[in-house]
This record gives sequence, C-alpha cells and structure tokens, in this order.
Amino acid sequence: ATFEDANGTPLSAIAEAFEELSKSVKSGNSNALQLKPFCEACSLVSVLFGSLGIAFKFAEYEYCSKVRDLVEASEIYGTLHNILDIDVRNDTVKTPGSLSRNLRRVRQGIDLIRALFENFLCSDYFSLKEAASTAYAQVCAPYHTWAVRTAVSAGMCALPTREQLLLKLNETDESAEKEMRRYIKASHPVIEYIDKLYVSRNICLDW
Ligand code: 1PZ
Repeated sequence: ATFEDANGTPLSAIAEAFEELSKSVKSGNSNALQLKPFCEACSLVSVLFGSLGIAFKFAEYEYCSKVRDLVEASEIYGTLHNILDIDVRNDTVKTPGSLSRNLRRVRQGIDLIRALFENFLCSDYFSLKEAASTAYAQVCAPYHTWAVRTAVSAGMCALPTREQLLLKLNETDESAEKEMRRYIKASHPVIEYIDKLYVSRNICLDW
C-alpha cells in the first residue's frame, strides 16, 4: 500500500491522512473516529524520526510501540471511544500500558508535531533546535519524568539544521510551509476530539 499523494513527500502524506481524520471528526457523529485510520495516520508521523538522527531512537521506539498496541486493538475495539469505555469500566485508564494511556501518549506526540510545525513557521525561532525545544517544553515536558526530559534536551543538540531537515524531507521552504499548515489545521480538531473522549468521562488531562 502507498500513502503518498500527488506531491509524494512524507509531509504531504501526513497532512493528507490528518485531513481525512479531521473530516470524520467533523462529520458530527461522536463515535466517528475509527482506530484503524487513526493509527495509520499516526504511523506516518514516524517517518519524521528518521530525519532526527540517532538521539531520538528511544522516542521512536516509545511512540511506535504505543501506536502498534493500538493497531493490534483496532480489530477488537473498532473505535477510539470503545477503548475509553473499556478502560473506564476496568478502572485502567491511567494504568501503564493500557490502551487509554497509550492513546493519551500518542495524542501528545501528534500535538508535539503540531507545536513544532507552528514554531518552525514562526520567525521567532531561528533554529530547529529552538523550535523543537520550545514545542517539547509546551506539550510534553510537563508529563515526562526528569530522566526523560534530560535525555530529550541532550538529544536536541544533535538535531539537524532547518535546511538539512527540509532536504531529508524532500521539501523546499515553500512546500514545507504549505504541508505544515495543512497538518496544523487538520490535527487541531482531531486532538480536540481525543481530549473530549477523556473529559466527557470526567477524566482530567493533567497526566
Ligand atoms: C523534527 C522534529 C523534532 C522534534 C523533536 C522532539 C522529540 C521529543 C521526544 C520525546 C521523547 C519522549 C520519550 C519517552 C516518553 C515516555 O516517558 C512516555 C512514557 O509513557 P508511559 O509508558 O509512562 O505511559 N512515552 C510517550 O510519551 C510516548 C510518545 C513520546 C514520543 C512523542 C514524539 C512524537 C514525534 C516527534 C517528532 C518526530
């Protein structure tokens, strides 16, 4: 199977996949989001890790193993909302390794990319390292242990430059801006939808 669209770059495939998700979320049916297309879109994000260098191997492993657990669950549970219902019933929403916890972590990953892309496009940040460090501090650091935060900040020093990243992703400044804006716009309703799954079941989002 190929996930490439007309432009054929990894970023355009990610943008395309999230636009599809955002369409089903906006369709209004509150049970609308199926695990399978959600996981497929989230798997596409992992190509970005390949552009980050060896320092983020552990992040790749962490993220991909959580997406894989959700893929395996997709046959049985079908929708995101079923996953929450099962874990609420078993009181395992926040239990390490539970599907609802993995979903929360994957959601933080796609939000991290959203924040990174926003910073990348904002002229206040000169380097990829600055853009990524700020995005991480905003979205993920509050929920990570000291050990993880330390490893991440060490890894940031080994990030490629903006230009190297664009080259690896086969994008120009203009094409990357276009695809990143598509992703920012499309991921927003998806992230909001996932948050609502928790909040509507009286689960706060401070973890
Ligand atoms: C060009 C892009 C540059 C962006 C660089 C940002 C890299 C951030 C790396 C974050 C590493 C986090 C690693 C480990 C986190 C774990 O503490 C938690 C544990 O969850 P638990 O098992 O306790 O429930 N794991 C996660 O949160 C899984 C997802 C983390 C990775 C998200 C990265 C998303 C994609 C980054 C860009 C490619």
